Amino acid sequence: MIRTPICDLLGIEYPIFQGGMAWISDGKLAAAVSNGGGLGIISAMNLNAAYLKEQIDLCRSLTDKPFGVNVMLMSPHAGEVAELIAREKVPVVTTGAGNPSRYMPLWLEAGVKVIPVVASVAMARLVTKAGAAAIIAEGGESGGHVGDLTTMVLVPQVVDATHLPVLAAGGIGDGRGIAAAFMLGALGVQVGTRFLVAEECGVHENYKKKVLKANDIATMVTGKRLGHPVRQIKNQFAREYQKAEYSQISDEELEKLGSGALYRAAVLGDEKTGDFLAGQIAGMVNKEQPAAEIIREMFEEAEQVLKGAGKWVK
Ligand code: TUI
Repeated sequence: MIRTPICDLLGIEYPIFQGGMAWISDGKLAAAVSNGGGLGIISAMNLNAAYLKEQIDLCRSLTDKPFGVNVMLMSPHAGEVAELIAREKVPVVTTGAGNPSRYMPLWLEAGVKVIPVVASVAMARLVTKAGAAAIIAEGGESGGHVGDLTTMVLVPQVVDATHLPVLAAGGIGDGRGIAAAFMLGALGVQVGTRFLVAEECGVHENYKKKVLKANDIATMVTGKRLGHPVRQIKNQFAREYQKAEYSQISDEELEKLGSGALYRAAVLGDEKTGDFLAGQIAGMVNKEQPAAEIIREMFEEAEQVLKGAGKWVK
């Protein structure tokens, strides 16, 4: 059995979070992960508090286990969503794509545990001071909005910069990844791409197929010109967007080109004009399974790998 302080901190069985994936991580998927012993996370994405309230209610109707909400800090609705999280006393909030400091007093006051996703040591230091309960260090292997550093170099540097427990994210898709994260000093992991193909995940079938078919070099990063690089599976949309980035078109036009593309992938399953965000680990994700089975399988494998870790030490 693998148990770490993350389990005791949050009252969960396995130290694994399911990433808050916009248009994908809803109340049903979060409940399935929480029922499987991990921490399921609902994405508040770019929608308003009314949408989030619906998903929180759905999640609570399906599980009595702890769960979390992910706030995308660039969302125009981040303020109202932050207030709802405090009112609902959601057990855990994770934040992405920015600095969560302005909302932290509100959440801490309400007893919400705040676990920011960071892509740099500077942000890890800042959120440690601001009262975070733990930190997710996410490397650029992940899907969606990515930083520059890889998981391999980011995690140990964040571990050295904070006294808080650290979870590793980005490029973790099986038990070997969990074991490696522990070797870097992490006490837990966050996984997105593998849960995207969970049976309980309601994303469009075409999205799941794309992840299941992806190989090691199937993803690419676009969006650097506008300052928010995003990793996705290569397709017509991604290539055309990349071409546009290097063309003369204005930033406004470029912004327009990207808008709605994730919705077209996740909800409509449009293989040409949709933006299929996924991590580099997609090449290793080869079967659809119940969320609970994914968690069990990953930790059984991690246990075997960790038990054998001393084999070469004489
Ligand atoms: O946030 C994510 N993944 C995401 S957000 C998203 S939606 C989106 N759509 C279009 C453009 C951009 C985003 C899809 N996937 N992961 C967590 C994460 N946070 N990765 C990197 C960061 C991060 C980046 C900068 C965290 C803090 C940060 O600080 C910036 C600052 O203020 O210094």
